[in-house]
Amino acid sequence: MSHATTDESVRALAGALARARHIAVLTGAGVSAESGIRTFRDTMEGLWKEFDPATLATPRAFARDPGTVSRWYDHRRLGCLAAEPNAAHNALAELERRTLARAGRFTLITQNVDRLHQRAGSRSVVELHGSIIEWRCTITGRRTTPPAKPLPAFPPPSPFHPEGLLRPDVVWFGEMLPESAVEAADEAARACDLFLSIGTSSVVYPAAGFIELAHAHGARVAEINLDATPLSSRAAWTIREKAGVALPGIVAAMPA
Ligand code: BV8
Repeated sequence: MSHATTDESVRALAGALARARHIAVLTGAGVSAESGIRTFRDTMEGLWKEFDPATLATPRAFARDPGTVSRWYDHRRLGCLAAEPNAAHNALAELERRTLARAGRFTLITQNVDRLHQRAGSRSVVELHGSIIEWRCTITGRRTTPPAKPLPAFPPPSPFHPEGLLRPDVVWFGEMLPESAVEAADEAARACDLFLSIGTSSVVYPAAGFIELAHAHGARVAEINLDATPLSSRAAWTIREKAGVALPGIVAAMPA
C-alpha cells in the first residue's frame, strides 16, 4: 500500500481511471453522509437513540414489533426523499459517463438504500441491500412506492392482501440478498481491473466480500473512506478524505 500524499494518490488514481477497461465501484453510507443521511454506525439521536440499527434491521424485530420498525423505516424513507444527491453521487455519475464514452465498462454496486445514485444520474446501479423508497407486501411480495409523506398507519396494512403488512424493500440482517444483484456484483468484481471502495466500513458481508474478490482477481483497489477499514490492506491507494471532496477532485484530475 503506497503512502503517497492524498494529492499524489488523487492524480495517480485519476490516471488509472482514465485508462481502466472496467471500473467497479462499491459504495456505502459514507457516500450519502454529505447529503445529511446518517451513516449506519453514526450514533442515532432523538426518537431513535435507544435503538441499535443492527437489532432494528432484522426480520425478528419486525415480527416482534412491526409498528416500531416500520415507523423507523418510514422516518428514514422520508429523510432519503428529502435529501439531495451530493457531489460524490454526481462525480460517480460523471465518471460513469466518461467511462462509457470511451467504450469502457462501469458497474456501480451500492449498499445504500436511498436511491440517491439513481437520482444523480447513475445508470448501472446494483442495489445489494434493496431500497427504502419502495415497500412490499409481506404476503404477496408485490411492491409499491409510497408517496412522499408519512405512511397513514403503523404498522402499514398491505393494499395487496387483507392479512398483509407493508415492509421496506430492504435486505435485513439474516436475509438473503437479491440473487440478481449478487450475480451482477460477483461478475463485475471478477471482471474489473479497477475497484473503488467508497464510504463503507467494509464489515458487512457478503457486500464487503466483493472488495476481496476483485483484489483476488487482480484488480487494483482504491479505498476512499474517512476511516481505515479491515480491508484497507487490499488498497493500492487509500484516500482519507470526504467522498464529496475526493471524488470531484479525482474526476477533475482526469485527463480530458
Ligand atoms: C446474509 C439495509 C446470508 C437495511 C443493511 C459474523 C461474521 C460475518 C458475517 C456475519 C456474522 N454474523 C452475521 C453475518 C452476516 C451479516 C453481517 O455481515 N453482519 C455483520 C454486521 C458482521 N450479513 C447479513 O446478514 C447479510 N445477509 O448474510 O444472508 C444468509 C441468510 C440466511 C441464511 C443464511 C445466510 C445481509 C446484510 C444486509 C443488512 N442490511 N442495510 C437498512 O438500511 O436498514 S446493512 C447496512 O450496514 C448498509 O447497507 C451497509 O451494508 C452496512 C454497513 O454500513 P456502511 O454502508 O459501511 O456504513 P457505515 O456507517 O458502517 O460506515 C460508513 C463509512 O463511511 C465509515 O467507515 C466512515 O469512516 C465513512 N464515512 C463517513 N462519512 C464519510 C465517509 N467516507 C467518506 N466520506 C464521508 N463523508
